[in-house]
Amino acid sequence: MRAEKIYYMQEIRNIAIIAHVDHGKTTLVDKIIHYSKLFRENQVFDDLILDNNDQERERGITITSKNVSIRYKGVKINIIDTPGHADFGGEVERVLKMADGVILLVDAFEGPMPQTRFVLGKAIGLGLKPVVIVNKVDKENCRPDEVYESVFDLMFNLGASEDQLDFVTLYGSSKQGWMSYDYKKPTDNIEALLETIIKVIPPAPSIDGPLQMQITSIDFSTYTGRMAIGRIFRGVIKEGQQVLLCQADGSFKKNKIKELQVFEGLARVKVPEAFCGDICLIIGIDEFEIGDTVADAENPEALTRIAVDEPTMSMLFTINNSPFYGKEGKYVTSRHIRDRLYKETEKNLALKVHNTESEDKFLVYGRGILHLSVLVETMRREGYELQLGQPQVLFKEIDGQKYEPIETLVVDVPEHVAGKVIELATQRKGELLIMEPKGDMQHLEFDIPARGIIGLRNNVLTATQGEAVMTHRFKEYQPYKGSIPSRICGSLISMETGEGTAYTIDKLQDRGSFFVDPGEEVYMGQVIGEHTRDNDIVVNIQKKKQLTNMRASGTDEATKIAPKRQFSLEDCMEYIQKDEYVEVTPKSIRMRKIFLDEGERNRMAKTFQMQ
Ligand SMILES: Nc1nc2c(ncn2[C@@H]2O[C@H](COP(=O)(O)OP(=O)(O)OP(=O)(O)O)[C@@H](O)[C@H]2O)c(=O)[nH]1
Ligand SMILES: [Mg+2]
Repeated sequence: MRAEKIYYMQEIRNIAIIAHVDHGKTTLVDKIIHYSKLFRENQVFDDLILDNNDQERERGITITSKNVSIRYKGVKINIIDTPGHADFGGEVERVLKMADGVILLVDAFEGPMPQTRFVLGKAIGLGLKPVVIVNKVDKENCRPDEVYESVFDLMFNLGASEDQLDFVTLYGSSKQGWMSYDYKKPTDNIEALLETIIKVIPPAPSIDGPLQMQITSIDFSTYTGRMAIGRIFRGVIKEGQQVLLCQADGSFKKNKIKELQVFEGLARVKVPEAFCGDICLIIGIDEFEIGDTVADAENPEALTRIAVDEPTMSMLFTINNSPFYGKEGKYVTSRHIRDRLYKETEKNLALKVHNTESEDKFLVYGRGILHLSVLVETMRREGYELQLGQPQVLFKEIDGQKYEPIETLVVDVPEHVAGKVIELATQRKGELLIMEPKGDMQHLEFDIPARGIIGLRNNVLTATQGEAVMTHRFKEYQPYKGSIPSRICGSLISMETGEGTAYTIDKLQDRGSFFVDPGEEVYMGQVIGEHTRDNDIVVNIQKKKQLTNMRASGTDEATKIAPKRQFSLEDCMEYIQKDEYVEVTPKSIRMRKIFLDEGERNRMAKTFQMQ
C-alpha cells in the first residue's frame, strides 16, 4: 500500500450500526458502499461482501466488527458494522467508543429483541445520538408502526435523554436498497439515510493538543502481527512519531508509529498522518492492550479505560485419543493445540486459556457456545484434531452463596406449539414472564438459567417442527436455581469397532434414533445414537445377517432405516453429557464416552455423578 494522497483535516461522522442478529446491518452497509461509489472516482469495486471470512459467509452472520468509510457531500463517514449475536456483544460495546452516533436497525416484523435492548442501552449510556431504521418493510406481515412505537418505548425505558428521544426514523429495506421517511412511499435509494446522518449525527470534534488515541480493536495479519485500531480523540498522529503507550497499570511504554492507515471505502490506505476525529490503524506497537491510550511522548494523558468482557462459559479442549486418532488431521499433539490456543488469545479478546494439571488438557473460557464453536471450527479447518468436554457455565460466589448466570430467552412460535415450548423451558427452570400475540405468532419471554439453555434449541426445534425462532442473551447473576434435569434420553453406545450394518441398525431401531449410517466406521465406546429411555445402553451394530439365503445382506433393510440424525458442531457441544467428549477432526465430528471400555466406564461413573 502506498500513500497516494495527503489527507487534510476534514469533516467526519463516526457511526456504528447496531441491531439484534439478522436484522440487516451488513446488508445495509453493503448497500451504502455500493451507493457511495457514485460519489467516488477511480475506485474499483469488487462484488462486495462485508462478511468476508469463510465462517461468516457460511453461517450468514457477522463475527467481528468491520470498519469501512464513505464520502458523501465532502464528509467522511466512518461506518462500523457490528455483530448482532449475543456472544459478540462485548465487541459491540467496545467499538461504540469510536462512534458519535448509532444507526439502530429493527426488523419491521420482529421488533426490538434482547440484543436490540442490550446494544441500544449501551449506546444510550454513552450518550450517542441514535437514528432508527425500521428495516425489512418489504416483508409480509410486517408491522412498522407498532415497531416504531416499541422502539420509542424501549428508548424511553432505557433512560434516553430528550435529545436522544428526538430521533429520526427511517423505514425501508436494506435488501432492496432503499430508505424513506415514510414506508408507504418507497424510494429507490438510500440517500435519505445519508442525508440524515450528515444532518443529525454530530460531527467528530476536532480538538488540538497533545495526541490521544484510544485502542478499541485489534486486527491481526501474519505479516505485520497485531495492529491497533482506534479513534483519535485529540491532536494528530504521524508516521514515525515517538509516542507513549499508557497502560492499564498506569505505566508508560515508549513506542514508535511504524505505519499508519485510515479506512477508505472497503480498503485501508497508508497515510503519513491522521487527524483528531478519524479512526486509524497503527502498525508497529508491540504488546498493547485494549483500552490503552497512544499518547504524546512529552505530555502523555490516558483516556478512561474500556473494560473487556469477562467470559461466561468454559470448555475443556484436549488431544484426540480416540481409536481413529490421527487419521484426518495434521496437528494432533498437545503442543500443537496449546500453541494454537495461546495464539488465538492474541486477537480473540474475550477468550482465555488456562492450563490444567494435565498437560494434554486446557480449559478455554469464552462468551458462549457460538464464540467457542467458531474457534473449534476454525481449528478443524486448519487441520487440527481435538476433543471437547461438556461446556460449563461459570458460577460465582457472592456473600457465600452460589450464583449462576440467568438469561433472557425469547421464543416466537406458532400458537399451537407454544405450550410445548413453555413446557420445555419450565422443565429447565425457565420462568415465563411475557406471553403475547405478535402477528400470527406467540411471543414468549422467559428468565432461565444459562445452564438450562444448553441443549434447549435442539429440543425446541424438534418440538415445533423447526418453526420456533429462539434467541437469548445474558441478563444477570442470580442465586443458584437448583438442579436441572439434563438430557432426558440416554446414549446408544457402540460395543465394538467396525462398520455398522443395515441389518443390525434396523433391528435396533425401536431402541432409539441413530447418528450413524450403515457402512459407517464406528468405534467401541462411540455414542452412535439416542436411547428412547433415560439410561445409556451398549449395542452391537456390527453383526452381519446370517446369509442363509444368498441375497446380499443389508440392501433390503436399508430402505426401511430412518435417516441418521445430523448434528452440527454446536449441536454436539450442547448435546453431550458430562462423561462424554466431542471428537473433532478436519473431516469428522463424533461423540464418544470419555471411557470407551464399559467396565472402566462403570467404575468411573461415580466420579461424574459427584461433580
Ligand atoms: N426481506 C428482507 N430481508 C432482509 C433485509 N435486510 C436483510 N435481509 C436479510 O436478512 C438476513 C440477515 O441479514 P444481515 O445483513 O446479514 O444481518 P445482520 O444484521 O448483519 O446480521 P448479524 O451480523 O449476524 O447480526 C439476510 O438473509 C438478508 O438477506 C430486508 O430489508 N428485507
Ligand atoms: Mg452482519
